[in-house]
Amino acid sequence: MRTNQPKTTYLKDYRVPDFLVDHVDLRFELYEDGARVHSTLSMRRNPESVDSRGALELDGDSLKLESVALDGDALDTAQYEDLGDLLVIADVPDAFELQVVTWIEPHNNTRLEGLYKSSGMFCTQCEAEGFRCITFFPDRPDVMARFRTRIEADKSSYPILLSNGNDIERGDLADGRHFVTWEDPFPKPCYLFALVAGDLVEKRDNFSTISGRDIDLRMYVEPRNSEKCEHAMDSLKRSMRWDEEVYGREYDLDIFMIVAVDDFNMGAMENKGLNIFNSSCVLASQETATDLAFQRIEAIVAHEYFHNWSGNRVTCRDWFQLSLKEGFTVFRDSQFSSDMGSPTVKRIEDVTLLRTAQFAEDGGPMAHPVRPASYMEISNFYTLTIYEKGAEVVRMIHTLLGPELFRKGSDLYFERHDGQAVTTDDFVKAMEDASGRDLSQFRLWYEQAGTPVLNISDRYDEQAGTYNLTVEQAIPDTPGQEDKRPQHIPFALGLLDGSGNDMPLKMADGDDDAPAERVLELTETSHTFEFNDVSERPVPSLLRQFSAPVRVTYPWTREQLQFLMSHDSDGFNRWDAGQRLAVDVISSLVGAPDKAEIEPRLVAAYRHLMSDPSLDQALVAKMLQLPSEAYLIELADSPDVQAIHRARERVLTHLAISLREDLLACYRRIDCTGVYELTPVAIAGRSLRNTALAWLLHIDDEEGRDLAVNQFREADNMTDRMGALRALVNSGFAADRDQVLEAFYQQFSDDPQVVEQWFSVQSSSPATGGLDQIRQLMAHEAFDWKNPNKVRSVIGVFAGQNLATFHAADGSGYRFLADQVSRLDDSNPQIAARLVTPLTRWKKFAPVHGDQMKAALEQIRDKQGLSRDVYEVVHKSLAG
Ligand code: B3K
Ligand code: ZN
Repeated sequence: MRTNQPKTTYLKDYRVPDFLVDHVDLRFELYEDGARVHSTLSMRRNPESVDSRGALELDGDSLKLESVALDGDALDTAQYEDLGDLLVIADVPDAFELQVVTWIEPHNNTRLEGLYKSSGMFCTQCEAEGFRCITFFPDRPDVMARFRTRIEADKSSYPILLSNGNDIERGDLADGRHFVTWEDPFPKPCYLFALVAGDLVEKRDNFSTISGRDIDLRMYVEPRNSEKCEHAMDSLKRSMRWDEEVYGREYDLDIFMIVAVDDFNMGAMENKGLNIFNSSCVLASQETATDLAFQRIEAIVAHEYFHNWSGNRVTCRDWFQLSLKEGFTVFRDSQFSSDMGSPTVKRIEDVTLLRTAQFAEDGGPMAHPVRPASYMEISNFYTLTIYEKGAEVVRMIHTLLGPELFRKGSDLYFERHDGQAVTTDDFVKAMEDASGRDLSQFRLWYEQAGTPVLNISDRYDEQAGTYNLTVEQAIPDTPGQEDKRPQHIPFALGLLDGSGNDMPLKMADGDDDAPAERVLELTETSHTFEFNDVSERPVPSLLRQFSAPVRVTYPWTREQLQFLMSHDSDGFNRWDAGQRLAVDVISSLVGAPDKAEIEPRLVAAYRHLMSDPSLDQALVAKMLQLPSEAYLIELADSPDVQAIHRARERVLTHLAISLREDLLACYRRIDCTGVYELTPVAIAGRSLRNTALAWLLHIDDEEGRDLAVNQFREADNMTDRMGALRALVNSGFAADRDQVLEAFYQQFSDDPQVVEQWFSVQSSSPATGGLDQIRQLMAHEAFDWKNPNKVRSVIGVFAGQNLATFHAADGSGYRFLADQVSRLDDSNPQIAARLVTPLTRWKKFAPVHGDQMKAALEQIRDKQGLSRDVYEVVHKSLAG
């Protein structure tokens, strides 16, 4: 039985394992009504363990134990104890072979952890603690073993049988069954184990490594998806080459496999040699996937591939070290995406996610350090803090060391720890040893939660020609952590003169060759930096490239922001200045009378962006996206969501009316008739056109409607089709909206990934995502409670993106979410716990929201038999 008693695990209690596993021999008998798992573990006592005589304890979860044998002798029930979540054998020698047979029911496994069935195929998900749902095992990442896996199944239903490593033997068995045996030569923790059995088509390609080894690349998908593999395969090859060139990392096995499955709790999984992907994160065609999806797929394929070194060859000692592999690998995949496309756009996208969602997490009741000190359910810690802030922390090391020393550090890390399970501290130590830099204060980034705030002020002395910049850092309290120490923060800076050029940043006498940009290092609570020979009052360009994951406050005037928007040599800060201006304008209208004037500078700035084709179009496309409601809410104190929504809508309406002609001209100027390409320029063109359409339809412009309907009909790609559909859905043209929604569904009803987009476009829109409509979507033939993508695309998108409806004043949105969480908790606790997120920050909101959000959390809390996953999120939220 799975226990719901929440127990807290602490980092400080870490002990080395008492037993090690040298080899694992698995035999799976797969049947329609279950699976029998024969496991043979070659084990020995760990010489480093403090307990040299202790009992053997193996983790288990939802297993039916059939037999146990020690060194070939069957044990009777008096010789072991089956506690459900533990198998205890009191008396074992120093080295032995343990044989355990368990029976499991993959077809009834709705949690999608361990071995389960998805669209008729068997597949696995073992990270973090899913392997214990397959067989009894010391399920912790610092136990690394060599695996051999034999899979037996019906040959006609399951012609493809896959596991990690190389296939070493195959053959037929009686009763139409067959088997394949796989052997993985690399010791690995059990969370990287994988198995797939199904009727899948195989797509093959190959890659020649830098040292000339030929790698077989294979993708396995359902036959209906066989035309959607090319992009992932190409992305894989690009990733393999890039990791060789940028990190000197070569692939190690002879085969690399990717499998697509429809039912998956997250995006993908880096199992050794056998990556398993959520179909929506790997399958793509021009007809069915948007530009965003293409880019996401490239990034996720790269991410999982990069884990082969950062995660698999060098793995985590315990789950508190999760960011060791996740933060580093996100950093690596974002460097890769940046190299493949537009670096500025990639940085903008990363920072948008960080500032909108990670900062919110860091300021809420679930805030935790990049290396947490405790958890109840580790699945709840696959968070934006571990992933995105963790990546920012690595990025700061890269900034502090520079690319060469960083590479020396990563080489040393991989060399020193190959085949080991290590800690974030080992990572930092390798960086220190390779560079000679002292990162002791920097380590606080791993220990202290909360987003540092930099309060910045400046003083210009015309007479002396000096400019003083004072930076004060403060780190807010977070649950369980108060009075934090100042952190080591790289702070990139430029100063603009009146013509918008970078001034030389002269900081000491005789500094003749002064650079135009500097990375200052903040280590104290307050620092004042002095710049000399400054001929005029500069406009500061602060935190260029977003050099640290912090909030910056500085009293910019709107004039300065507009100036930075068009002159800053740092593309990221141009975008950021535009965001700050828009935020300032929208925020000043929150709660203001309807007649309040809207800042003319904003219109002027946007007109300039739209009408000057010589500007970097990829950057312009980003600059024209207004800050999201979620971001505006995050920035506000005691936000009133309806008021923010109205203010933002007002600004959008005003912009669209004022810029109507410019929007039409911009739409027509961009030629999208050529061959579909995924270059930054082509992507920017489609994005700009679709923004123009969205704005025109926001004001129900007739000409815009004609353009949208026409674009919808003529589109040869999903980005344009979806752009038109979204614009129409959000417009007041109800008849057109219903028509295109219907036509879209008819055309793509047999493609689950497209149906998910169709759900999302409706559930994210106030026009089609009212509660009754959401309930209708949930009653739709294509909705499936057992499929996480469907749940996310309707319920998750509703609560995360359709904010005005979700935060309805009567609390109906909150109660609705509480009902869905409670329902889902019985079948899939991981997904249920994720869905709670929008309620967790109840304390931040104005009482009109907060009280009812809290009541919804209490409603969930009071449900009988709550899972550990949801228990932890709800209880911490109510306490925090
Ligand atoms: N490592 C997996 C995530 C596993 C989540 C388990 N609850 C995917 C990734 O980050 O690459
Ligand atoms: Zn990862």
